[in-house]
Amino acid sequence: MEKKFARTLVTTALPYANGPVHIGHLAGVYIPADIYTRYLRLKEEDVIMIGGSDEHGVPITIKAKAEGVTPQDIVDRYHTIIKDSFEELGISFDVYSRTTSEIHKKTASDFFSKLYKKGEFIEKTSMQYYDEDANQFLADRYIVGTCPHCKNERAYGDQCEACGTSLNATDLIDPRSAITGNRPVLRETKHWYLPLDKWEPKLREWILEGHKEWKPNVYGQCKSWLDLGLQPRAVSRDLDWGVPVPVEGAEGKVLYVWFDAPIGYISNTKELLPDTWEDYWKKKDTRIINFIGKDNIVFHCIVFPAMLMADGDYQLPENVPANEFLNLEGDKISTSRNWAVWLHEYLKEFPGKQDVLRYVLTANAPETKDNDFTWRDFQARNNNELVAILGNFINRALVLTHKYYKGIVPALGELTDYDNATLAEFKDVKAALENNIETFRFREALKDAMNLARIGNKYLADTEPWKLAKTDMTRVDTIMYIALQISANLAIAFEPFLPFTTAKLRNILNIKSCEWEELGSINLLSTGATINAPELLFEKIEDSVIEEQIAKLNRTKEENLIKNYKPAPVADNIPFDDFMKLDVRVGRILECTKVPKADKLLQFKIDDGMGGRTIVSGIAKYYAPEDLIGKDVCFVANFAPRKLKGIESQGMILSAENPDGSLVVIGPQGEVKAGSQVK
Ligand code: B3M
Ligand code: ZN
Repeated sequence: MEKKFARTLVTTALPYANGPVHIGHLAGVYIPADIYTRYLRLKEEDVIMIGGSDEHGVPITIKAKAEGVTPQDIVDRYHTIIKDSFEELGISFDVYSRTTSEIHKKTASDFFSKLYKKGEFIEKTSMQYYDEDANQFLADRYIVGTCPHCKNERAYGDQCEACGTSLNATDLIDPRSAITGNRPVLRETKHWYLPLDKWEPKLREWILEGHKEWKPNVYGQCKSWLDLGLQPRAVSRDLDWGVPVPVEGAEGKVLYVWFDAPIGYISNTKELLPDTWEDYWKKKDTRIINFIGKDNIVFHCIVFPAMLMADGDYQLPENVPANEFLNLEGDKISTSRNWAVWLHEYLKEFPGKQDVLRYVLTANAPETKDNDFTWRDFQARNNNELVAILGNFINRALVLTHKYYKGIVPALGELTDYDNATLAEFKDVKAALENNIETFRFREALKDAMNLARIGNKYLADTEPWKLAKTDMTRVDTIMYIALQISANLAIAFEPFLPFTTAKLRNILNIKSCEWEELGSINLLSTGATINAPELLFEKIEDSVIEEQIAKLNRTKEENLIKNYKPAPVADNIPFDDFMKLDVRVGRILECTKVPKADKLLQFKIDDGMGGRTIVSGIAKYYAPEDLIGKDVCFVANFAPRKLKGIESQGMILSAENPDGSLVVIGPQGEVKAGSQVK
């Protein structure tokens, strides 16, 4: 980094307090921000990390309505869950507050007022949907109707989730109010708009010329927004939940959530540092870094900076290292579909394993493209990397030190060429780590730290002190001295990533301080110092634990299928004569066997009252042959015979299909003779 900064302000996107946080949030925003901040703290830089819950906006009011509670109840509930779970994961916020705090409401309100007085807004009236029974304007999310593109009947006023198209409420066919179900009417309403077009030249210069070093995904998105041309954006809404618009005659209107939420970064800094907060926002030698997910880029790189420019007193962010998305087992993470690994549940189900999650989500962070979290990968990274490399090396070093020296650090003797080569390799790690962390490449940085453990492992494996112990204890002294210094270095290198593990390790090694600048030193532990009894830093995760998590996700999948089940549309009408062409009969299953080399097929011998027939049917996944023998089923008797796996099938057994695609065989409800016609 060429520029020098006196202080750093790290902000993390404020999660909506309408649900708990999940691994996607963690991998995208909070873990990278925490690594970065912990690293700067280790370097003894002046840094603060700001977080908080985003407690306004329409989704929160919708959730409150659905549950019959107040929006405040909703945000109180989730703010607590989110705050506690972040803390337990070791996300080291200096402040984690909320946008319903008094200080925030005042800060946001004052921010608006200043811009209002400066004449930075445009007032415009427009036509918006109004629910005459509920006596209120309807936010886009409160209007449902038919998507003009894909005809999905449950599209929202801002987006159709079936085809992904973004919509205007007036595009919807047959719009209905989500509150009363009535057809809303269009009414005139006044709002305040921030003229983004006015700031376009400055934004262009600042980003496109001034910040070519930003991550390509961030820079590219900004460029395409700017190239499309910016329009004025409404910063107020007709809603009764939020910060009231501080203008006379604006009753019933609040600041748009995306106007007030980023101001939350400022309010939370004020809450933390009532006297010096301005240093972090207004001084030129401050570095502001906004950690966000990719869906928030436009707000942090275009809208919020335009607000700050309109104010005139604030610094703009130095970087906005947005990440891509993390998927879960191949599917997009979704709060509404409950397709997520929730942090508060993980913490309960994997007690003491905070660092395992931190490790896996960093190793697999969606820094340059969307990535996938799978429970198998979680297990493999724990067992093959944390246990087998990092844990194994440290454990060996500690156990051998206790075995040969009763826990006392031995003396460093003469270095061999091999020792020197190892030490040279190990000295490179610091610069590599720094370069990667400072350019927001945390996956690579984690690999650098892991590489140090690999160097240690290889060193012990190659030098084999356990063999030399019988013949050359002086040589063993040197080897163990070096192995212990590498262990102590690991306690520094991993501190930003695995703070629980490094705290434990420092405890075992009896190291009090932990300073980044000491990384690379081979004098972290002095000869004669005592180390405590070894303790395992990581443990293997068994298959059964992983299988349980996968089963949990499968249950969610099934629940979703049932919840979202919609019967297929009824086929076109047919005349009676067509129906009469179908000859459906009742038959009794006499024999049933699996068809060899066909995992879907069962072969039946059916008593059809006419001498019997063979039918092959694709239901082997849903029935064991013995379950069906003796049952009466309905089958199409005049289905043209066809060969399946070389067997002639003389009819088709009828089944009903469940939402998950499973089949249930259909049969008569009472006694009927084999061969009876179904009419
Ligand atoms: N709450 C959106 C989100 O959680 C929004 C971020 C606000 S950051 C100022 O993705
Ligand atoms: Zn659609």
